Amino acid sequence: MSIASILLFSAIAAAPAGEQAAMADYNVIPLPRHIEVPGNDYFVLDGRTKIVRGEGVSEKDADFLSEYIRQSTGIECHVTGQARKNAIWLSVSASCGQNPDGYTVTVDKTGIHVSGNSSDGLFHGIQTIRKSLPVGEYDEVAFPYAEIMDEPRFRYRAMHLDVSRHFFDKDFVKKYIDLLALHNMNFFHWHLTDDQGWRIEIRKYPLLAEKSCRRDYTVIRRDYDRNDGTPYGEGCYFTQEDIREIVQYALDRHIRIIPEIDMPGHMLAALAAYPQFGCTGGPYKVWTRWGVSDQVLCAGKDETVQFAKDVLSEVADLFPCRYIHIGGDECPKTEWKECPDCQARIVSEGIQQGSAESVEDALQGWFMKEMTDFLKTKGKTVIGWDELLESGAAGDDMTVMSWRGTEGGIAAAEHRMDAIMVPHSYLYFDYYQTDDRSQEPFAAGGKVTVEKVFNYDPYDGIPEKDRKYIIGVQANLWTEFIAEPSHAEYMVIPRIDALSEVQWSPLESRQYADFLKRLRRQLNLYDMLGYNYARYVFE
Ligand code: TNX
Repeated sequence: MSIASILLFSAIAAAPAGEQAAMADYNVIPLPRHIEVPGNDYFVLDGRTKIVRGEGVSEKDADFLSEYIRQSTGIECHVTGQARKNAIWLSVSASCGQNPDGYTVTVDKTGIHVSGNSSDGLFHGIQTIRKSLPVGEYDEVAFPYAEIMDEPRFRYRAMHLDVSRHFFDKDFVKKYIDLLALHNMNFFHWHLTDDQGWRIEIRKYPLLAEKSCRRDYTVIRRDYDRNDGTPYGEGCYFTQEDIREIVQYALDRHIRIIPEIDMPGHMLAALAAYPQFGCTGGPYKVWTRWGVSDQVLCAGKDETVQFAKDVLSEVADLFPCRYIHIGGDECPKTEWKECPDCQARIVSEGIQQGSAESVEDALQGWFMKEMTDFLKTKGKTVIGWDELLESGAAGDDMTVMSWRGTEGGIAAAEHRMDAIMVPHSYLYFDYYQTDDRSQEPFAAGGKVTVEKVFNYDPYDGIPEKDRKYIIGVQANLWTEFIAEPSHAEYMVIPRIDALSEVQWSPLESRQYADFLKRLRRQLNLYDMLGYNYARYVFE
């Protein structure tokens, strides 16, 4: 904005007492692809401004915008069917671009026109308007005349949350989803089960909710000789009704939820309730420490395979998203090597080591394929951690999540499999954020600064021809050492801001110093919405 327009605007700002005015700023996070502010004119939004719901625009989306404006500025803008001027016009039209997540904003003397290439695109446009708003109590907000054209760099943009190691309730999950929506993300990866707690009701196996949610105590940090002596997790799970409510809540915010049921490893909590599905028959206990357990589902018993399918079947019914994550990480083969049932399966299925690391790894490949084929009959696409590639069974109908580094993603793309990048050294938000660990709560290790996240490029090391298989990027929040909502928020914000730029904005336009300026402004929104965040980038 020019000095002249600032001067002009300060004339408004100096209006009579009670007439508070402020300026909108389109330099938001993630940064829109193209913003043009041609002159010094602006449209003034006030309590008489209407929100006009065009054809194909849901009532919900229009109401969201009205609510955002009220939250940030105190100005009440009502939704109507039509207006001639002084309005925000919302519309959906595929005419301006191919990318369903894209949108345009035009601000002129009549008002603000937001048009999405789809309802998702419109919602991202609404978020941009929301983030452009000043935060405070105002009577008027001046929007500089502008042309904004925007679309994301990647079609898959997500964050993950582990609710197994520590439980986060429905209210927090919703607040987390709100945070994703604010950052134009379109998927939420929900890690629902693990060795330390099972957190989803499965009707056919009621003990998973009743028993597998509770552990006797929790190890203190990583000191395996000490524990807190306190049972954890009784009643801490999501009923199917809760799940449906949260799925709808996310959909309203244009976010699809990908549930993860991690198998065949990371299943100790389930085995504690149903020991017959393990190789030894137990007894098993919901795990009270962290790490990788040798006790896993038995791949040899038909009842176990059926159990896994039964669980996935209920999960598939609950979550409309086309993706289901079935884990597949960190599954030691210690028991399988000794288990007569597993060995018999290898023989009966004629399983060969092939390109796998061992014949038991190939057995895991068989197990994952069995689940993938089953889920396909329900119209689902499977996502698995990058260990999938070691089992020799990964087909191009599976999507790989590359977490141990970028190699998994590179190899997957080479094999024409879709890949999602989540390399831990850049995108594990359970890691420390600074050099000075004494200033931070105990964390999983590593060091992932905001700047490191910001500078990550998912195409690094991917040859041009394979880039189309890299569908996107996400960050993970594992919660071994995170028990409280405010702590989870501290680990996520502001690294999520950097992540959203990696997901959305073109590489060429991203500059860290400029990002920090925009971040400072975004903090007003976090303060207003009551999110906790790490402040070190400004200290
Ligand atoms: C590895 S990432 C895991 C998780 C842990 C995390 C801790 C992955 C597929 N497995 O089970 O929580 O490290 O940082």
